[in-house]
Amino acid sequence: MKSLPTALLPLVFALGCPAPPPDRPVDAGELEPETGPDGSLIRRWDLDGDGKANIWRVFQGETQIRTDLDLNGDGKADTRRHLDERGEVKKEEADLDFDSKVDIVASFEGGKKVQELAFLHHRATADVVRLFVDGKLAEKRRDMDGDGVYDVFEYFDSGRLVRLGRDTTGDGQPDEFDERPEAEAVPDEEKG
Ligand SMILES: [Ca+2]
Ligand SMILES: [Ca+2]
Ligand SMILES: [Ca+2]
Repeated sequence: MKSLPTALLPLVFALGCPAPPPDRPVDAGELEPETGPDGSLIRRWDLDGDGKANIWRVFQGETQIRTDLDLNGDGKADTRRHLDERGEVKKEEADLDFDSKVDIVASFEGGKKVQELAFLHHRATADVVRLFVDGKLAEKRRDMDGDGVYDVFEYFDSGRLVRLGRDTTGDGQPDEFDERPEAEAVPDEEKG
């Protein structure tokens, strides 16, 4: 057999190589994968070309369990989306102001949001709890004084506030109700 020209050898070598294993970078922008402290495989992508990852996909075995996203390009994840065994989101944590503290934790069932916790002051209990029915906001509970006991309860129908409850006894259960709450505006410190 005639020997191949030397210039073609790299090509022949490349064609003869087996396909890269799935845990090696294959996509555009994909960085070297890392191994998490629990042995999980972390695949990473750099979308803006600065060498720092913006997307992380965490795998346990063949199953992806989480997607992390860096939204402001500082190389640190700002949202973490936890996936169930079918690949549907079951929990999402978001750092909205990029101070590395989680501000919102949302839970999902069957792909629909069922609960959202807002940690406005980063206390042990959420300052605001939103409950969803069929993916729509149904109830909002607020801890106005930060003692971990909810004081104001708002009930929604098709996005409209229809009932307002207040806990005046400190047991975390509403005992005074306003059925026409439009006139009574509760200051919403989340705005602005
Ligand atoms: Ca970030
Ligand atoms: Ca934050
Ligand atoms: Ca309270």
